Amino acid sequence: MTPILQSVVICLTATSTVFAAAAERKSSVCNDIKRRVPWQKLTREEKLSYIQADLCLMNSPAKGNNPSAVTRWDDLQWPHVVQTATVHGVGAFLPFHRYLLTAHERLIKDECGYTGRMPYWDELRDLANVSASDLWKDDYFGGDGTGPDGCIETGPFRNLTLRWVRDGSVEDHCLSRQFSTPDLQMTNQSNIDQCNAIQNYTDAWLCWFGGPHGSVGPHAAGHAAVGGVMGDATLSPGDPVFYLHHGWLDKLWWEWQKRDLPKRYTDMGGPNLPIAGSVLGGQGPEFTAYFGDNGNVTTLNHRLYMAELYPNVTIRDVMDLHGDVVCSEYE
Ligand SMILES: *[C@@H]1O[C@H](CO)[C@@H](O)[C@H](O)[C@H]1NC(C)=O
Ligand SMILES: *[C@@H]1O[C@H](CO)[C@@H](O)[C@H](O)[C@H]1NC(C)=O
Ligand SMILES: *[C@@H]1O[C@H](CO)[C@@H](O)[C@H](O)[C@H]1NC(C)=O
Ligand SMILES: *[C@@H]1O[C@H](CO)[C@@H](O)[C@H](O)[C@H]1NC(C)=O
Ligand SMILES: *[C@@H]1O[C@H](CO)[C@@H](O)[C@H](O)[C@H]1NC(C)=O
Ligand SMILES: *[C@@H]1O[C@H](CO)[C@@H](O)[C@H](O)[C@H]1NC(C)=O
Ligand SMILES: [Cu+2]
Repeated sequence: MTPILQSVVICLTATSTVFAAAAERKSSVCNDIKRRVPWQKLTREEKLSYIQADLCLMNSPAKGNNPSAVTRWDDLQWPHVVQTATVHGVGAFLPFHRYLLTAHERLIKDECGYTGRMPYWDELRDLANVSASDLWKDDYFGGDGTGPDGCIETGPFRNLTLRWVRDGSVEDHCLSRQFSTPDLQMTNQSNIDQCNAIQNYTDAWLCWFGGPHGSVGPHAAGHAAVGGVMGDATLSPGDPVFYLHHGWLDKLWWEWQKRDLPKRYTDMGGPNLPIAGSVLGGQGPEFTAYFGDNGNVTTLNHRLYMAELYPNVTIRDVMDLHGDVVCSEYE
């Protein structure tokens, strides 16, 4: 066979495989919806193995597309670092973070053998006192920061070395925190009710994100309440508790979606321009076309990019939590 013919045959084979997979996917990919539960509902064994799975990523060598990464944990943090300006303050904020939760879930399950349920932080439980949360026990996420740099000195992550700094270069640093209970109270029931009362995504996303700069409301609450690395818009996924906070936020969005289905499977909007002054720059159509929106409003066609850790998907693919990409439900 000539090389040209060979590649035609390969192409045809590949095409029919794709069609078969697409047809099959409709009925079979998400046939077992995974439960996501509040942290305190995990069994002790699940809690310990969840922590072990994150440690496993922190102790596994990088294989992502940025050569400055040292560990798998650095790889996972990278898509958030490099896209700070394009995944915050925009309509894609919630969908991107929904997919990032799935990326983390796949990594700990596929590469680190985690078989338990995925936890989220039920933040209303801890409104009275952040420090008293079960999360911070010595066997789990460790406690508050101490000393001049606010590094944590307890728990399995006390010796974690983080690498990315804000401009996307590397400089080793510790996992820092600075607990603040008043900040957590920005996620109280009355402001959740306020977000739930909004009737379209174009207006609602900003309610969870919290003001034009993300400074108030449910999203800012968890970040500021933990503080340190978690308080940094770019670097926050360096703290493993990031995934529990964003699980909580994703649950709020999904509960809002469920109030008006099927309409809210397709309700998308919000700006699609990077935050002004971002390192990525660019405010024009040449930039917005990059994500597939072909305009400066976020659409269902918007691509969610995971730095090639996992394939690009579109916002459309993650709108239904029971869909093939996420295939989960919050309890
Ligand atoms: C909050 O919880 C911590 C840890 O349990 C405790 O030391 C502290 O006294 C509590 N603070 C308040 C104001 O109750
Ligand atoms: C920190 O040290 C402990 C004990 O030496 C080890 O089990 C753990 O994996 C280390 N954590 C990280 C993030 O390397
Ligand atoms: C809820 O939080 C907001 C700040 O985001 C605050 O203004 C309001 O008083 C709080 N409400 C209650 C009932 O705590
Ligand atoms: C969203 O709802 C608000 C009222 O809550 C309305 O003013 C606005 O025009 C709506 N936007 C879209 C895109 O439907
Ligand atoms: C994924 O999307 C990004 C952003 O649009 C793009 O730069 C990249 O080339 C895409 N990757 C693949 C494999 O298509
Ligand atoms: C969005 O795009 C439209 C059409 O290209 C343009 O008129 C408008 O000024 C843009 N909005 C912003 C905030 O750049
Ligand atoms: Cu973020």
